[in-house]
Amino acid sequence: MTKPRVAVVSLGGTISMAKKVASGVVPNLDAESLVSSLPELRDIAEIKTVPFRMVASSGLSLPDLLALRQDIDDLLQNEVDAVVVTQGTDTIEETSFLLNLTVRSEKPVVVTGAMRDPTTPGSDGQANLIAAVRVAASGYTSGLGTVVVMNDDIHHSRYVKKTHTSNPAAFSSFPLGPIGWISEDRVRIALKPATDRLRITVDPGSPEKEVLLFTALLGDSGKLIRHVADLGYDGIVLEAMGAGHIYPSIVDNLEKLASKMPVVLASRTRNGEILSKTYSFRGSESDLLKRGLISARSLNPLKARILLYLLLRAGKTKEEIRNVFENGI
Ligand code: DAS
Repeated sequence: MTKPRVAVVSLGGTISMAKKVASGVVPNLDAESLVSSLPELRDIAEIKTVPFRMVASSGLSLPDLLALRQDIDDLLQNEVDAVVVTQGTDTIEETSFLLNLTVRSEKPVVVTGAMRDPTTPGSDGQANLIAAVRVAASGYTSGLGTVVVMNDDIHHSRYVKKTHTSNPAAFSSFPLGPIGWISEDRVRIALKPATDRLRITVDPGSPEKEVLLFTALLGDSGKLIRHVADLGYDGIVLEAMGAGHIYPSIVDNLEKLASKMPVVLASRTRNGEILSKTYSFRGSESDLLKRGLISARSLNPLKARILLYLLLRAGKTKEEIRNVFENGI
C-alpha cells in the first residue's frame, strides 16, 4: 500500500532549539534534522522536508506567513497529501488561524511545536511531531481547516489558545476543548466545525497593513488612541474590558477613529461574546457599537487582529469588514 506523502515544513521554535549558547537555547534544527532523528516517521508517511525559517516564533512576520501559505498551497497542489508545520508555540494561535483563513487547499494542514526544548528532560517535540504527522497522514482533518497538535490533543485553529508559559499541557480551546486526540497510533476526531471555513485571498503584492491591538486598562487615559492614525496604523482591535467596555474619556476619540478606519471591539477577558444590548453607559458595548465600532463577537483579540489584517490586505471596505466579523466567523 502506498503511504501518504507528508511535507514537514520547519520554522524554528523550541522544537528546533538543541543548541545551547550563553544562558539558553537557540534554534538550530531544520526539518531534515527533526525528521532524520525519528526513523519511525517513515513508517507513517513518505516524508518531504522543507526548511522555511529558523527563528523563535516571536521573530515571524505576517508577510512571512503569507509566503508560507503560498508554499503550503504549492506543496499540496503538486507534491504531497498533507503538510505539518513545526514552529515556536508562542504564536501558534495566530499563525494557525492565519493559515486556516488563507490556505486554499482542503488537504490537511497541521501545526505543532514543543514546550520543552530537545536538551531538556521530558522534551515533547519528538512526540508532538510524530502525533502531528499521524494526524496529517490520516487525512481525517481534510476539509476541516488548520489544526494544532500538541500533547496528543488536536485543537482547531479557530479556538486554540496558549494558556501557560511552560507546561506541556499549555494549549486549550476554551470553551470547546480539543476536536480530537491521538491514542497510540490512532487518530480520533470527535468534533467538526458547524460552519464553512472562511477563506480570504490576499494578493502578495498588495500594500502591507498594520493593525494595533490596544488594551483598555484601569485608570489609563488612553491618549495613544489620539495618535493611532498619525502613527500609520490601518486598523485597531480594541481589547476592551468585560463585555466590551472602556473608560468614558476616550469614547469621542474612538468614534472619530472609527470614522477613518475599522475599529474592532473585542474583550480582554479573551473568552465569551461581546454583548450588544445589555449596558448603556458612556463607553459601554452598545454605546461603542452605535459609534461605529465593529463587534468581534466571540473572536478573541489576537485572532481578531489576524482577521482584520487579512481583510485589510485583501482590500475590503469597512462595511465588508463589518459583515465578515458579524456574520462570517
Ligand atoms: N521559543 C518560543 C517560540 O519560539 C517558545 C516555543 O517554541 O515554545 O515561540
